[in-house]
Amino acid sequence: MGNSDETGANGAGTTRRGYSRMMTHAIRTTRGDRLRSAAAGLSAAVVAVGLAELVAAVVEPSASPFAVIGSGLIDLAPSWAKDTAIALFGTGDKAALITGIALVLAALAAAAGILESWRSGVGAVIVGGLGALTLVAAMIRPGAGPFAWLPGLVAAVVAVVALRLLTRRLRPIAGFAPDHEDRRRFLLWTAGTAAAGLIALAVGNVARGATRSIDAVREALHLPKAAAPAAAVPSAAELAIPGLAPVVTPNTDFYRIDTALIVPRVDPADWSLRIHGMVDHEVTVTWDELLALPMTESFVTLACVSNEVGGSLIGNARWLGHPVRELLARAGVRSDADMVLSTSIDGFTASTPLEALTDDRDALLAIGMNGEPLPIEHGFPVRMVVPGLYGYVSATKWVTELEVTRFDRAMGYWTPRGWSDHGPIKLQSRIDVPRGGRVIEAGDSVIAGMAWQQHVGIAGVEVRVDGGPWRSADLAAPISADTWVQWSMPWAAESGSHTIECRALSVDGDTQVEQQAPPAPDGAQGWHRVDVTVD
Ligand SMILES: Nc1nc2c(c(=O)[nH]1)N[C@H]1C(S)=C(S)[C@@H](COP(=O)(O)O)O[C@H]1N2
Ligand SMILES: [Mo]
Repeated sequence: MGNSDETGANGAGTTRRGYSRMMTHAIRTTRGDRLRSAAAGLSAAVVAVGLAELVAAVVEPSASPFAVIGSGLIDLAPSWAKDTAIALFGTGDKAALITGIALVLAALAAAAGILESWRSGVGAVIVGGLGALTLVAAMIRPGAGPFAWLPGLVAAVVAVVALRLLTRRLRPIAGFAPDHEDRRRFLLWTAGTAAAGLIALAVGNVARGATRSIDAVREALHLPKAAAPAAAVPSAAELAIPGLAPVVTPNTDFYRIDTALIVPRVDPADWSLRIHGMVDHEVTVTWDELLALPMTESFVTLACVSNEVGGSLIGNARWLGHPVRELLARAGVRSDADMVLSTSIDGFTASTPLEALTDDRDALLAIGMNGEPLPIEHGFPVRMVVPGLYGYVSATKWVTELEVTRFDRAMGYWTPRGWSDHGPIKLQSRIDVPRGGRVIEAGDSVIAGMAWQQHVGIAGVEVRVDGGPWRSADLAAPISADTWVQWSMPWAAESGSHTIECRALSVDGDTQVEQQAPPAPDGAQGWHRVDVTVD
């Protein structure tokens, strides 16, 4: 083994000189040569990414090359791209993005391999450049750690070295008279390099799992009791109709929307919230200080502005937290302020009207969700929950900063991306039963669904079949004006195709509008309509 390596190295040395001479002329390449060059590029990329991900997992999980490139793309993406991604892939949008990045990277790496064997250095510049790009992307991320640059540097160096070494092994076998022994050796090296990269990736994943001590911290936590507990859910709030969303959404089924490719893992011991800006005095609250404050508990239905008519980006939970208004009062808010910009540890921001945080609604700095500490992907250890506003302007997860400011001075994350700076939730309803497109049996049946306009409240729901007269549905007991409400209506289903529509009526006397509007810029609207076939 040692011997044959020696020979190999000598052989490579000789041909390198030969190759330099050839560089002055065009090299004749065969299809096989190009395939092998592409394989060299791919394999160099795999080992570079694998080692960089491994280094990231160990020293700086948030600087994972895939995560920083992905997060950068998410931040740069225009809002139509976000809409399309959510529409196409739903909550699988992140997996789709990672796959997309991997495919583009693979194509670039293969091209770099081919270019490198065409002109020494060209491919190296490309793969090295990609590594450097990752380095920069990692360093400019909000909350970048002190070693954020390291994975990108590892990627760049490993990619350049691997590509040059593999390409050197390619040279003796270029052209029309390949030496089979050299070709076999090249294949072995290429496959071995790629395998090393895959092993590093796998080890990195295991290492990332091992750093999940935040899960342990979270599991060991005991939430304080609420000074103001939520009233029990009235039994008449839950109609328990098969297929109808439960009135309280279990944490594991709760929709998740955020820009975080790697979920921030915040140790409560390191967490603090800084309240600053247009205040009389800055206030900083640590985790222990927050836990010692009186806790309020309330049911609030959270909804995403990206939710389509009839969509499922909405859920209801019992939140435990300290009212934001108390902390703002402690800081002393200046009279000309009208907005609070909340910032997440990962740089996401939301602009919330000051009034929604200081009036009598329970805008919470929440630490608990349905009796548990916040799940990590739902903002552990602390997030905002504000009744009546879409999540993008209120529900900042992993929140670390509240800046008291003005709408004419600052903007939340989604506003420059084409979304409204204010996001009150629109009056909406949806049909859960029967599901659209279903075939159901003729006879006594039921139509049921959900209706909501948080912080206003639902007064009724009307249903019509096949464009007939509107009939009032039975409304379940609402938990509060801040939550969605179930509704149902008996239906004698007759054979044939039917269209069912619903519309909600609010406590304010409004009727849900028929006119369809897309989610951007301030929330979808229109009647939900389902088509069913009765057998
Ligand atoms: N840090 C952070 N918080 C965030 C977001 C985000 O991207 N980053 N997205 C907001 C949006 S758009 C919504 S709809 C809600 C969703 O909260 P959930 O994932 O707990 O359901 O979180 C909000 N808070
Ligand atoms: Mo959202």
